[in-house]
Amino acid sequence: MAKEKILITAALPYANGNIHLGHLSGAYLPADIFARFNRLKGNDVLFLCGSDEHGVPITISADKEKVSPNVIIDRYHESNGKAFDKFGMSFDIYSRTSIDIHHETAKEFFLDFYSRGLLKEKKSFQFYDEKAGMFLPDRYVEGICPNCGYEQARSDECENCGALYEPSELKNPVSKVSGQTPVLKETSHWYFPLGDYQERLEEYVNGSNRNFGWKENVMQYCRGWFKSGLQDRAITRDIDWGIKVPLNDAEGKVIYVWFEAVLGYISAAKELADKKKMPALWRDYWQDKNTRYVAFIGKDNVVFHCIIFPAILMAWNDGGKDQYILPENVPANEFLNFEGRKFSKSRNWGIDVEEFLNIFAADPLRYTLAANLPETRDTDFYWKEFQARNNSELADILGNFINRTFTFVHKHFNGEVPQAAELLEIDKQMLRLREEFPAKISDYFEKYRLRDGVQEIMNLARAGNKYFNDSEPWKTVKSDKNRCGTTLNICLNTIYTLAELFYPVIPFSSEKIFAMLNSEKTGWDECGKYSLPAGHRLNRTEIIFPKIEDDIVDKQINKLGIAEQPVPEEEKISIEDFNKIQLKTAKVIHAEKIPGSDKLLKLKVQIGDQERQIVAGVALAYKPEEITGKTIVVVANLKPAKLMGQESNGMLLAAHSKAGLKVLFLDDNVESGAGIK
Ligand code: B3M
Ligand code: ZN
Repeated sequence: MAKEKILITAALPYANGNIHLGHLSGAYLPADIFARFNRLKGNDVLFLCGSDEHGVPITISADKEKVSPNVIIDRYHESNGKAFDKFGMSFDIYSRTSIDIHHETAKEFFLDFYSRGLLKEKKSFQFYDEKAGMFLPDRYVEGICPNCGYEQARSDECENCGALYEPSELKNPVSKVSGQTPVLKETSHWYFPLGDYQERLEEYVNGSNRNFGWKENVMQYCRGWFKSGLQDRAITRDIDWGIKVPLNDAEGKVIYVWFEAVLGYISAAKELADKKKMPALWRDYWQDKNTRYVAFIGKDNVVFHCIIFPAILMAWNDGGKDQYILPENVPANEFLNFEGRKFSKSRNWGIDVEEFLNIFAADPLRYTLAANLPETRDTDFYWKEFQARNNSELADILGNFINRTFTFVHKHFNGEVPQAAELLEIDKQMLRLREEFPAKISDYFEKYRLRDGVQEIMNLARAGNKYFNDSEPWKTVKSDKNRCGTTLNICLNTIYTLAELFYPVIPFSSEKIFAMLNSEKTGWDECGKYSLPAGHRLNRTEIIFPKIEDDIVDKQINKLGIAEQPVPEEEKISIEDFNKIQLKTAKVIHAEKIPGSDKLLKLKVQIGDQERQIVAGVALAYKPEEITGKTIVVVANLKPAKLMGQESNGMLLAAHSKAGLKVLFLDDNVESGAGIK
């Protein structure tokens, strides 16, 4: 088969925090498996990643710590780079968007569009903090959602109900910088005419895929965007951290982080080319229409990679200069949750990659995540599953097959590959299977069904164990040494194939297996056919997959949800603050489900001689009859809000325990309306 040129990118993580297992499952591990697989296929792979170092996420982290954004990006660029390394990510370069090369690339695109008259300058009103003297990006303003009453809504979007609105509609806006009420002030920005590309983008998304079509989840997101109609998008922002807008009248404005971050993939290739002293090398990939470009991302980045980035590249290409290729596929994954919940740093729910790899080897993690990738739906990481995948699959199936085979050969055949003699049907079957596997797994991997592919590879190890058992070499070693030698020869060669097939998934262990076999990779297409010659010397056996004991994972499970860090100074409140909250006992006199919501219960409660309605998100944990008649604790002086169209007048207290949500119930002999201090 003709060799192909493949450009692979993995989303550039923000350099404002440590990557966690969810990130690995979403984009990085699939990208790495795909890159390693294609290299084994003999394809010419360029695999790029790097840190995303601009934008509001970075400045928020810097403000919190009261340091400059540079401190933040340097810290996390380094720690994430190291974590990726330990995890076995085989990037050709781990670049960063703060480098000059990238600033130049972004400005080049911006100026090209500007000079061709593509960008529209428009005025709009944005929140401005007069005390801090700055415009406030979305995430710096909080207020009450005009739609649902949620109190921590952003300036133009509510996280609670999903409503989009104009900043002027937000109620009681507060600046997170100074705590003051911001004013609306006119500003002007440059807009990219995304709407003008809608037709071509639809055509591209629906038909560009020359391989196997885009994943259904990705197509659905795109269709949703097309349906609501693409709009002009502002590609500049009023903040002072980022790539300065390269125009004279643009003081204090930077290029919007998402516009430039996607161009970071191009800059990364340029940086690598410079490092290799082959300055034009990047063009061989980005500007050769024979290159296949695959962009790995998580689902929250779909619109930027499937719609905005392609539109930017189309716009550039329309200018008639050197032409860029567009992604052939964007196999975005859904999310990985952790033990049934979202990862949360503040609730200490989850684990950083670095921390994980200080305790466990990378391969058991890679295998566990790979066998459970959120390719079609969200999946979960469970500690017990991790232990089981290691102990019952890697150790008991693959490890056991390798171990018993090697031990046997060292003991009875002097550590050399035995001669295969006459083949019986059982041997031929095993050999056929071994030969069929590489093409079968290729097929999965090329369709981005990595999870199925990985699970299938383990089936070859299962078949190997069965073949070993059925062939009973412990008997034939006494009765028919040729027969026994044939069995072991085939087992060793099956292990050889397994080492290669598993290499994209568990590279560190595969290398160990190759070392034990005293052999090298043969290339994917050969690995089911090539055989070790009889008489070939093997190296010493080692245990490749040690078992993981209960106490080690139990320790991790017990740590979950227990905040280790002391409460930061700025989160502490005074006794006066606390006294503002009126906690009262209340008796639930009626409870019912709210049609259309599986989470909410509508409660009628008695607080002293007052009756009130409270809407509480406890329906997944309690049936109405389990809460009726109970005495609970409520915040009595909360401002009323509407949830699912129902007025809620107060809030009940509940613990978010590991066993799920637990409402605080009091003894029935406590009367309602009592104050709590
Ligand atoms: N940094 C978002 C994220 O980390 C963003 C991806 C950029 S890819 C060009 O999820
Ligand atoms: Zn809302």
